[in-house]
Order: sequence, then structure tokens, then C-alpha cells
Amino acid sequence: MNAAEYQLLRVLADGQFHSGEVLAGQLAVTRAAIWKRIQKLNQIPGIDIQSVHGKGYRLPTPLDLLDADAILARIEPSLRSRLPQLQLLPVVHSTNEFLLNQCNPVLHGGQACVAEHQTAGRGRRGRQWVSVFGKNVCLSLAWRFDLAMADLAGLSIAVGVTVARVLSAQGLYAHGLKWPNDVHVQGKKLAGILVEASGEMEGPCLAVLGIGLNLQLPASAAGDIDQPWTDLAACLSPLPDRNRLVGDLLEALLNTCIQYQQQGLAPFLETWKEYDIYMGKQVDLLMGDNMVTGIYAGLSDQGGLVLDGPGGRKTWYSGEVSLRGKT
Ligand code: BT5
Repeated sequence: MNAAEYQLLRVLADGQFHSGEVLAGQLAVTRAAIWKRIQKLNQIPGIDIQSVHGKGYRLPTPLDLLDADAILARIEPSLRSRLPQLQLLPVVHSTNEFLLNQCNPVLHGGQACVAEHQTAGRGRRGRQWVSVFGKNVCLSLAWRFDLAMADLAGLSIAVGVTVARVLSAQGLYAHGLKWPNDVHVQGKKLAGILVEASGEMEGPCLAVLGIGLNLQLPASAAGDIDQPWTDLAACLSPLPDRNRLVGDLLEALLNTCIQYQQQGLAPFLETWKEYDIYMGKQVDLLMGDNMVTGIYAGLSDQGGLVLDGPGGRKTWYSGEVSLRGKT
């Protein structure tokens, strides 16, 4: 989506009718140019601008588009200096990929990027993260840690705790955390976290913390999701303002990075327990073609999964966990 199309969408975001003539005057182009832009916009998943003879164009429901001022207004002023760059992108492959490629290595503090839509949003191990335009949170924060690469192993646990706390502060109470990086509501995935790091083995390291959170995900767009999923619209009313939510997540993430640099994972582990959905349950842990079964006994100090299995207690650092008998 180019800047002119995004500008047109901003006018239409109110969900009201706008005639082609008025739009053309407002944006100083021809009516034909407006029509062309509408056709382009309608090719993007989640955008469905209607055209009604004699009335004009409108979106069937208003869009809560991203707004940098509204996002930054949620971040405590003393923390804002730790975020020298916040970029809003209408459409990008992946906010994590964007920051990994663009991140300024000498910048002090964090660089964040939020997108209206990702065309190649990514999960772990090449999996896909699905989103539609303007109705989800696709947020990444890049942060330079003066820590060895191995010390970042628990970062996605800390980020999970951070997201869970922010959601609690919005009034959600039914959510929990599934090791290593999912936020679930009643067995359905609401949000996912992807931490990607690069740097020297002994540090410093650049970590990009990515959060994908469904606000309103239409079922028509979710066909590629191969597990139960949900969105905030299904479990929280009223739905939080999207910019405020992004601002709150960013503020919390900045605090998490600062705390993790100083204290590591330890302060987050206690809170993880409050949200842990599998504690004491019999689970399967799938690692490629191998599966181990045991009683889920919480997390190790490094954020690994502790399982009490037939061979005794063991800690695992990768794999997909599910309740026994469910995939
Ligand atoms: C994750 O991976 O859950 C990490 C997702 C991180 C997405 C954010 S968005 C901002 C930043 N930029 C990126 O490119 N990525 C990050 P994983 O645990 O591997 O889970 C992936 C699986 O979740 C998929 O295989 C689907 O089964 C499921 N899934 C995909 N999209 C979903 C959605 N919108 N809601 C719920 N589940 C989804």
C-alpha cells in the first residue's frame, strides 16, 4: 500500500459515506484516481470498501487505524527517551524481519515498529502468523542487551508474562500462558510471541521481540490457522482501543527489557506461575518425530520446561506441548 492509498483509507476509516467527488477534491486528484485507489485497497485482506450509487464509498465498519501520537501518549515520559524510534507501517512482510534488517546498531535504547498488516508474518521455525489489515496488533521492539546469547533464552518467557499482565490490566481474566510463548483463552490461541536474536555469543546481542495479538480476526481470514484460535472481540467487551493497547504493550515491553537486562528471568518466573495453564497436568511434548509424556512441573530457572516422566525429572528447551492425547 502506498502513501496515497493509505491517505485515502484514513479518510474512509470513519465508516461514513464519502462521495468520489468530495474525496477527489479533498485529496486533489481525479475521481478516476480515487476509483483506482479503492480497487487497489480492496485487494488487501480485511479491507472491503463498498461503493453505493449516489452515495459514494464507505467501509462497512470504522477502522481504528494506528496513530503514533496516541501510542506514545500511553508511554510514561521518562521511558520515551528509551524509544528513539517508533515506525508505523501500513503493510510490511513482517515487523520482526523489518527491524532485523533496518535496526540502527548504534542507537541507544529501543526501536519499535507496528504494522496495520503483515503479508508474511512469521512464527517459530518457519511457521506463519496470520493477520488482517487494521484489526490486529503486529508489534516488534528491537533492544540491545549487554548479555551473552545464552542469557536471552528466557526472554520469550518474560515477554509472555508481560503480554499476559497487560491483558489483565485491560480487564481480561480468562487468559493463560502456554509454554513457551502462547497466550491462550480456554484452549484457543489469542497471541503469539517470537523473539529473534543476533550478535556475539558473549554479547552484546540485539533481540527483536515480536507480538502478534488478535483483536478482531474474521473467520474468513483464519482459514490457514491450523489450531483453535480466538480474538479479543470474543472475550473482552468493550474492545480496548487499538492504539492504547499498542502503547501499553510497548511501555510494558520497554520496562521488561530494562528489568531483564538487570535481573534476568528470575523476577518473571513467579508471575508465569499465576498464568501457567498446564501446571500439574499430564502433557505430551513433541520434538520433531519424537514425543515424551509426563507431568508438567513448571519452568526451570532458565525458562525450560520441567517434565516428570517415566525416566524421572527432566528439563526440555524446545518442542510443542499439548495436553495428553490432544495435538
Ligand atoms: C508464534 O509462533 O506464535 C509467534 C507469532 C509472532 C507473531 C508476531 S506479529 C509481530 C512479529 N512479526 C512477525 O513476523 N512475527 C511477530 P508459533 O508458536 O510458531 O505459532 C505459529 C502457529 O500459530 C501457526 O502455525 C498457527 O497454528 C497459529 N497461528 C497463526 N496465526 C495465528 C493467529 N492470528 N491467531 C492464533 N493462532 C495463529
